[in-house]
Amino acid sequence: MLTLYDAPRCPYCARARIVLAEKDVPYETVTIDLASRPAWLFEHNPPHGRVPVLEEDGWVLPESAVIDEYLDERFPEPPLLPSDPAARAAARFVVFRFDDLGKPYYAFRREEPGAATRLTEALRALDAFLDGTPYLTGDAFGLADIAYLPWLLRLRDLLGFPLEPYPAIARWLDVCEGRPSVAAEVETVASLAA
Ligand SMILES: N[C@@H](CCC(=O)N[C@@H](CS)C(=O)NCC(=O)O)C(=O)O
Repeated sequence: MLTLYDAPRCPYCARARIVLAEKDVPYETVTIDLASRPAWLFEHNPPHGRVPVLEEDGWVLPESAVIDEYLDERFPEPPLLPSDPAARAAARFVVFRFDDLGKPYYAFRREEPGAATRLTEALRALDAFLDGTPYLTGDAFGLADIAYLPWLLRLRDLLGFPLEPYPAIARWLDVCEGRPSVAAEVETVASLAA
């Protein structure tokens, strides 16, 4: 049995939740209170005790991008990376560069001076990228889309950041939300806003 140490508001955890839903894998959830994390979490994922952490038969794996790749290999159907090596590398590159969006996102959340401008620039770059491809993973939905979606959903539905100026992002979000795995995350985000 798999266990996910999870927090509903955590977008990194959302990456793992979406992959598990895509794979239709049964798992247990241990919900962590981020404001009061148990001491054993720091042993599972030293030194900061961050979530998500995946556990399988006593074996423990932190880091959302690594968890997602592990799940994709452990449960190969449906595949969430392209079969072509160059296309796989391109998708991994997009995941690797996530902080180009993540850093301005968290700066904006911290209300740092100039952060809205930096976030707008990052969204423009993402929009331009999505203008040339149906999905961040390439021709099909996959790990690169899952790596970014949780932040876009939170920007739109929790922070009220308008995404209309980014038509390719809006089109991509709309298509992705048609998937039950992503629709479930939209519900989770709505429950945070309530
Ligand atoms: N690089 C980690 C980041 C995970 C992360 O930052 N999780 C947050 C919750 S969204 C956390 O546990 N924060 C607690 C802390 O940083 O002390 C990943 O991709 O899994």
